[in-house]
Amino acid sequence: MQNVIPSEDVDAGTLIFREGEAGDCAYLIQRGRVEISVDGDDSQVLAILREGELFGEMALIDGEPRSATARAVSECTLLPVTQTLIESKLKTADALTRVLLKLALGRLRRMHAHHRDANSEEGGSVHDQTLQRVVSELTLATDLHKALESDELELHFQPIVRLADGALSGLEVLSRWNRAGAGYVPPQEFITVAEETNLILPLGRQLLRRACAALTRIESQLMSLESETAPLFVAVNVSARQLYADNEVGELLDVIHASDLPPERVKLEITESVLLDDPPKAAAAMRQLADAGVRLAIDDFGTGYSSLNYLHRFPLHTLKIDRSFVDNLMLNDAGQSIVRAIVALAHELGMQVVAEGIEQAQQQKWLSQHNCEFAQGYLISRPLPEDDLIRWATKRSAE
Ligand code: G
Ligand code: G
Ligand code: MN
Repeated sequence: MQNVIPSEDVDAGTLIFREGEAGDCAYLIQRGRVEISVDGDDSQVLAILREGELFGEMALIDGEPRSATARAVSECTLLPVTQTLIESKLKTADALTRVLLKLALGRLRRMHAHHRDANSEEGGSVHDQTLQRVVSELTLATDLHKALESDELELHFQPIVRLADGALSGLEVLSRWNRAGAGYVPPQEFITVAEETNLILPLGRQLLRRACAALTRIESQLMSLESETAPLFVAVNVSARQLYADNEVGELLDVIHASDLPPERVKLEITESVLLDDPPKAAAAMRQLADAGVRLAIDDFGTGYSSLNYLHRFPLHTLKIDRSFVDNLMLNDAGQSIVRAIVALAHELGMQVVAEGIEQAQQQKWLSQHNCEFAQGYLISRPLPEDDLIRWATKRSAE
């Protein structure tokens, strides 16, 4: 069998591939005509393809045997498109797109089968795990939509304290989804789905509104505690979609202005990698927030591709050192050198520093001695529901 083909010319009549074979290549016709046909009792020509058309891609997409035979009708120049290329393109496509592609392809294959054999059975489906994953993502999205209207989304608050004197300075809001019948869904999971479905926009606004209201309530409760009088800030995580969506920054500012908090008491945490997607656009969005008085923090600092080149262009108030650096702090000298350098860099650029993920007293002491202003972590407190947070603060002020 002459299962050609180089990227060169083939003569008229050349068999390029035959129905039923395994496929390893698709082809773009640069010159000439190619006939696509199916065998069987009544062999049929499905199509005559010409310059600029692509064929042989189906087997590469779904890994099934060739669904038809391809033959050069005239002298042709063919450009091979390799399986590796197609696979790498598919890998970066999102799951739903891949499923849609495979479903459509499955239907096309069954149509071909009907051409060949009118009695052919229905069969073939997207039987891999991708479909299951997409279905579970879609139901997650539907449920999340409902959760927005009910009270399934809970806010937890993790204290951020000033290292100099241990005073409670702010609270980071972390959302928890108590999904009906399914227990807690981790934020990494539902935030991703919310981003993919754009639910992150209404969700983000709701969380911000509730976070501002909660801070006002919490403060009025803490007012009675002598040692906790300074105004607190509330830190809310914001995702890329929120920052980049048209008019969304305006929406977020409306939420803040409608709350009882001055904008200076609201801090939006933005993950480092988000800023590098589109630095000029991120900078414009951040400028709009900063001009309104809102504080901005760069979150998980050191985990993305830190472009130090861009850092000074963003109106950042706070740098949050990722907890992986805090983890390594007591392990070796290098760990300490890196944190010292990050703190110096932040201060040089006029930012305050929050160290995240503090779990040991030793780490806290070291950070305090090395000019880090704020600390957050399990050593101080886990993220807590509102009631527990009030209890935590009350107990602490009594000590
Ligand atoms: O607390 P936990 O480990 O479950 O949180 C995981 C991550 O989810 C956090 O790092 C945080 O960035 C993200 N996250 C939690 N709550 C929110 C939220 O309300 N909005 C956004 N965009 N991200 C959140
Ligand atoms: O990405 P972001 O910095 O917003 O993530 C905060 C996350 O870190 C939350 O999921 C929170 O539960 C978690 N976290 C907070 N303090 C600690 C800590 O001391 N140790 C660990 N392992 N995780 C922490
Ligand atoms: Mn954060």
